[in-house]
Formats: sequence, structure tokens, C-alpha cells
Amino acid sequence: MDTTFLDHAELAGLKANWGTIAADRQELVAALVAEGQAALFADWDAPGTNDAAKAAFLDSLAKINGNYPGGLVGYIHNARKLLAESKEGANPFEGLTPEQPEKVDLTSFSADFEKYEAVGAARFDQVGVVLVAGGLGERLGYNGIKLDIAVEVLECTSYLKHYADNLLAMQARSASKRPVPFVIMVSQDTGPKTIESLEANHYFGLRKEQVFILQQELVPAIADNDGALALNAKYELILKPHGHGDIHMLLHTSGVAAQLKDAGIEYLMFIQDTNGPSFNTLPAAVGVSVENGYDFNSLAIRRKPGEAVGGLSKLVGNGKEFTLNVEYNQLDPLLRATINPAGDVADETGFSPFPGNCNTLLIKLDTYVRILEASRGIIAEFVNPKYTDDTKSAFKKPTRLETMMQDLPKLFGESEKVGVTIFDRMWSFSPNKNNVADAAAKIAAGGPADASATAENDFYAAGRARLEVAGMQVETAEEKRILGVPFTLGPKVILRPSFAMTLAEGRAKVTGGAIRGEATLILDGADIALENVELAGKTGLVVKACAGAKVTVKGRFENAGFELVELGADADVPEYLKIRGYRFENRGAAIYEFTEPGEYTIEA
Ligand code: UGB
Repeated sequence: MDTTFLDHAELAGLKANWGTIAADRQELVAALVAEGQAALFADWDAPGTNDAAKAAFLDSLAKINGNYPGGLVGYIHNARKLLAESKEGANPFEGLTPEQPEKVDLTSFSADFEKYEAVGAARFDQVGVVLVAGGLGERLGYNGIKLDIAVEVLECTSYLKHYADNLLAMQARSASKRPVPFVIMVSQDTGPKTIESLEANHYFGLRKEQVFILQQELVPAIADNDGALALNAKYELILKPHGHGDIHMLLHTSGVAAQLKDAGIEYLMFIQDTNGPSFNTLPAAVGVSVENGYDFNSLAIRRKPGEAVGGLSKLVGNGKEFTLNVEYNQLDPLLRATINPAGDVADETGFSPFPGNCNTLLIKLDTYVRILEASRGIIAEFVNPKYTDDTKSAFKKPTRLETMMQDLPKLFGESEKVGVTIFDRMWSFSPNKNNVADAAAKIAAGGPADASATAENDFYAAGRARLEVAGMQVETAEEKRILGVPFTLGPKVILRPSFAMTLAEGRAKVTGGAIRGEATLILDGADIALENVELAGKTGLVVKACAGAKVTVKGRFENAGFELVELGADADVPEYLKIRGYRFENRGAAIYEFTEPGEYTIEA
């Protein structure tokens, strides 16, 4: 190795330490200096001073070098290229005009909806689920991992348990009973607590082998347009998150995507950490992908102009066309520059003409593995530096490269087919991202709150919708504002995935009956049937039946049920309650639990 670079005055300290550095580390240092990164190693202390810090620094460089396809040198090259484009003000959508993407509208429970559900439900054992959960709930004001938050507080089911329950329900319904693969992307911030939660709860009934934990790593921050890596202090890089697009790199480098393909999995459904309704859409979305030959199916909602979800559009120009998510901060300028000088505004329907990206993605696995192999999983990185002035020669603070998982179609060619499936918002997209104060402000501004209370509200609304489709009469109670966020007082309906994963299943298990007002109904078990069950007032009915327990429920129930108790903004309560502002108290709900197989009848 040529070590003449060590003769630079600023590297005299490094030179003095050189003999103590392992050969592979020496090579990496030399490669970085050759890339103009000598400042990383300037003014090192003499051997014997801060040796542990030097070793830790070299270890961290080696680790990042190993994690990133193409290593640190590749990262620096990518950064320089993207920074140069950013400085030039290159418009990523230059020459492209947004048009409507290919869409399947499943916003109502039509015959088509059920046709697609049937197709998807027959393929539960060909689907794997990928959960990106590396983000912290900073906007939410929750200190633990978001997967541990309760999606509802009647029974306090965590998001992680709710997702696991859906996987168990999928595999219970499949002919092969094959465990549904569950890939969870974590980060240094979320990894230990995610594993702790899985282990403390015995993987929520899943097999440990069906759960694949992939950890995303931070990437180095970049100090200038030349791609100089930024130091926090001597011997310490500044590291930052690389974004949810890391999931593609990890599924590639870990070999998990290829392994699942070889095991016969045909589709991967990508979901976010706190979007409870994701699995409501899974059967129909799979059906849509199968029937329409979609390699990439973006699940979407009718988007309110200005809301923080990307807009899905077909971008046409330069002899090409491709369907992509245009991220929420880029949509308005793109529309202004092309088809609408007013920008991101509603059309005559009251919604943005471009469907809103739920970031629930259904990707065909063989196409995916092919794209990963060609790209090494590096999907459409971008950089977004905040410049000090118009010369764009310096940054306010170090930046970094980022990726977003929904950008995969940027690597598609003419043979890959992208479609958009639009669902009702309550049924498909109700993430839990904002704290109560921000949620109230969003509501006041006319937007969706995407908060704990609205997520729980939609959870019950989806339950009500299933009952209505099944032929039960549903009368909704009034809506109340709790700390400025709307919450419908009832009926609160939880139909666990064990009970129903499709509309047809619900219909087969519910006959007649009515549910009204602030009543509560919770059903958990595959063989529960309701026959003309009536619940009104605040009546609560909970029925849980183990596998093999066949339970028929009949008649009109009356009891004091569950009562909503408002907590106020300053209540001294655990965070999962603080972020919603209420809890429920059981004042005498009827609760039946069957833990032995057999035939049972409950008559009110
Ligand atoms: N996530 C990771 O796993 N790792 C990371 O490094 C970062 C995030 P955010 P964002 O659904 O409302 C997305 O931060 O990025 C996980 C879409 O881009 O909540 O602002 C994280 O744990 C946008 O188009 O969302 O916006 C979480 O599970 C729109 O659809 C997920 O990634 C928006 O989501 C999303 O992270 C939305």
C-alpha cells in the first residue's frame, strides 16, 4: 500500500499510530484519504492517548463500510453526484407531466371488492408481511417503541400483537398452514425494545423462525458539496437515519427476499408501524395484484390537498411513463409547474385528483428479487440539504443520503406493472403519528389528525362496517371532541382477525341483530356465530373462543358495559393514555371466555 499520504503534516498523528492499526483498517483509511477525507484523521493524538476512542472510531468506519453496498467510498461517490445535482437545482421531474395512474377503486364494498377478497384469501400462504419499524414516535410524543402502543384501549392490544394476530389468522385459514413470514425492520433505536417485546410475549404465538428481524444502520452525515464526512468531535462521526427505503437494501443483503421467493412466497405486503387497518385491505389488495398482474400495488386513499401523504401519479414525458409516489413536499411545486398553476388543490370531488399514498405496498416477489439483484437494494437515494444561501455552497447543518421504500418503481422498466388500489380511509389508513395537541391543530385546520384517538376510532368504525355488511343494523352514537380530537362514542366493535378476515366470513357468522349507541362488541374466535344479537345503550359483550370452541350467541343483552372516561390534558397517566386523552372503564360488560373445545350457546 502506498502510504505517502501519511507524510501530510495534519496526518502526523495518524502516522505515529499507523503501526497499531490492523491491515484492513489501514486499507480503509487509505481509501478514505484518497477520497479526500483526510480531515477525518487530522490531528490524532500520539499513541497512548485516546487509543480506545481511535479504535472505536475505526470500528465504526469499518462497520458502516460493511453495511452499505459499495462501502463508504460508494456512499461518498453517490453523495457527490446527488449533491452536484441538488446544487444545479436539477428538477427530478424535469420534462414529466403527472397524469392519473392505473387505479382500482375499492372505496365501497362492491361485488368487485368481494371478488378480489376471495382471490386474495385463497393465497394467504403465498404472502409475507414486511413491517418497517425503525422510526421513533417523535411527532407522537411517545417514548417507547411505537409497536408497543395500544391500537385500542378496551383490551389494550398493541400494534405488534394486532399484526401478529393477523398473521396467525392468515395461516389458520390457509390450506398449507404454513407460517406467514414476518420481516420486521428495526433500527438501533427500536431494535432492542422490539425484540424484548416479542420475547416477553412469546412472539405473540408466532414461531420465532417465521420472524426475520433486520436492523437498519445509520449513515454518515455529509458536511459539504464535496462529500466530506462530518465529525461530531475528533474520533466520532455524525450518524443519521437513512430512511425506510433501507428495507430494500436489507432484504437484499440479508438474502431474506431471495430465501422467501425460493420458499414459494409470491407477494410481500409492506406495512408501517402504526397503521392498524393495514390487514383490512390485505385480501382484496392481493386479489387486485393477482387479477391485474401488478408487480407493485400501492394502496391509497382519497387524499386531502396538502396532507402529509404523497400523491400517486403516472409521470409521462421524455418518451417514458412510470407510476410513482410524488412525496408530499414535491407535489405542489410539480403541479404548479405542469398541469395546475394552483398547485396541490382539490378537484370537483373535494379531494386531490391524485390518490394519497398509504405506504402500504404489495410487491410481487420475483420481480422484486430481480430488481434488488440489479440495484443491490439501493433504491433511489436522494439528498435534501438545507443551504446557508442561494449560492448553495454551504449547508446549515450536515445532511445525509436518504431513501423511501415507496420509490422502488423508479427502477422499473416497461415490463413492470404498477397499479394503485384505492380504499376507504377508515378501512385502510389511520396511522398513529401525531400527539394530541398537533392532532387538534390538524383537525382545526380541516385535515386528518392521524393520532391515537382517530386510529382507535377508525378501528371501531371498521368493525362496525363489517357488521353492517353482514346484515346487522348499526346505529352510530354521537361524535365527541376529546382534547380537540373527534371520537365517535360507539358502537365500539372489535372483530379480531380470528373471527373474520374477509367480508364474506363476517356475513357467514352474523345473522340479523342490531347494535346501537355506545354499545361494545368484541369477538375473538373462528367459530363464533351471532344470531339476532341486540346491543344498545352502553351494553358490552365480549366473546372469546379457543380453537374448537363453537359458540352461538343469541338475544338482546343489557348491562352497563364500558364507559369512556376523559382524562384531561394534564392527567398523570401512562403515555399510551396521555396520547389519546381518555380510557375505558368496565362497568359490567358481559364477558364470556371458552378455553375448551366444545359446543356452546349464550342466550341473553
Ligand atoms: N421508518 C423506518 O423504519 N426507518 C426510518 O429510517 C424511517 C422510518 P414516518 P414519513 O403514511 O403518513 C411516509 O416517518 O416518512 C418507518 C411516506 O413517505 O412515519 O413522513 C417508520 O417506523 C408518505 O408518502 O413517515 O412518510 C414508519 O413505520 C406517507 O405515506 C414508516 O417508516 C406517510 O408515510 C413511516 O415513517 C404516511
